[in-house]
Amino acid sequence: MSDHALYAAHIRHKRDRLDHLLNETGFDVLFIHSGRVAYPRFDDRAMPFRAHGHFTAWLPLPYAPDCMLECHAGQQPLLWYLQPDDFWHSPPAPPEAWWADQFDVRIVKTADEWMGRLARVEATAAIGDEAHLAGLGEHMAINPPKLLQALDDDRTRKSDYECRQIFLANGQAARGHQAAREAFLAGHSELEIFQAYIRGLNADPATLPYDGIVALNAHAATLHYQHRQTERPQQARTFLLDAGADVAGYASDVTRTHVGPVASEAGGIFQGLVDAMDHLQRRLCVSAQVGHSFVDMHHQAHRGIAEILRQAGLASGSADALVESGITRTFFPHGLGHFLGTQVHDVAGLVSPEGQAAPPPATDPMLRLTRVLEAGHVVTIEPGLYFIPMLLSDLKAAPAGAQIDWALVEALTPFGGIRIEDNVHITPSGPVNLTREAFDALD
Ligand SMILES: [Mn+2]
Repeated sequence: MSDHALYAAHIRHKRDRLDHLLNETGFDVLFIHSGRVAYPRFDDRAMPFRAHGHFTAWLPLPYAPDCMLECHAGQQPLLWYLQPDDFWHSPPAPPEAWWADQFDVRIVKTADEWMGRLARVEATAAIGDEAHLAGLGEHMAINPPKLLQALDDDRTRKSDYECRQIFLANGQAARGHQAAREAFLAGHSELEIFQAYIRGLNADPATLPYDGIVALNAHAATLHYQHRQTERPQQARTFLLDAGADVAGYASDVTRTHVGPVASEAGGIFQGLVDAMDHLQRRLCVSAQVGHSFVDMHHQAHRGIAEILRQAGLASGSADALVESGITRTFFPHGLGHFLGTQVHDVAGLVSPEGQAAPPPATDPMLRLTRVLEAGHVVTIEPGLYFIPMLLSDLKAAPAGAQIDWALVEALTPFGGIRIEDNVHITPSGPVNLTREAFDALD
């Protein structure tokens, strides 16, 4: 199917769902704002703009501020498309037929031109930042919880069009990862590796769906390591890259860990851990089937990590005991994954389809997804194994610390950690690993 047809089918489905939800919630009209450019206090330098996920789920316009989508049940949606007269900034590009054909597009010069539409007498709902939409009439419901929850839930099941964008974003990320790996093996700095990633993407870094994590050596033990050192490391032992790409407002979220070319005994052991984690990660991806609980998969990851710790001689005791005593949580302190879409951590991961809160287990507060997998879900699967000094010193002081080979921990700590992350589309006939497919498709 052509991209044009895929997108048309996506919008047809969204319109059907919205008509149904408007009817159920008693609203006649829904407005969805793209968002507004924000400024920090005391400064006139704008913050990077990215449209609200609810808007991007309808329109491939992640960088178009102050646009408004106006949806009436049973009618073609109206798009108020802001193209201001501005000689400071370049306005958004003119509408392109492949998406604009689905809307009644009205070009406006200022947001005031659609503002008045919000103050209508009918039952009106709007999605956006309260500060941007407030004061426009008491009859208007801003972000009504029931409608918002239902729309969020719909967003968890991706259309073919959406899966296609996420797959293309994986293709871009794979090219970036390949270029970054070459820069790492050539001994480059974190900043130089990041620059190689951007060259591989061939995209402006401002379009990244999240700040890429470029971590050499022990930096890989900081889960969201946010710096990029300009100095080349004396010894490049390990390289963790967590970096994605954006296509039409849809994100990919990909992590790979590589071991450097310098041979050492500890390096060999660490490479063994990377291989074991890769094996575990592939197994977890295969188990991402319709009907499986993501909480169970997270527990399965902990059991797998317990086995890896045992086999490497890092910890002694049964795998179950290593999980129950909390030892695996010292080495794997984050969640197995999350929903992915127009937001990297996409919506509704901690809410049941019926709208009930579904918080993570008390033992795993960082888990961002607790749902049972359904066809159409796109999730990340990202187990990790790290040597985090802060957590290790807690373990050392606890009774369970007696089960750890601390000399081996010390030898491996300079390698930082491991994370391997793919994006997986859940289908009735099994999981489709969008990331591995994208890497396989590279030349
Ligand atoms: Mn992720």
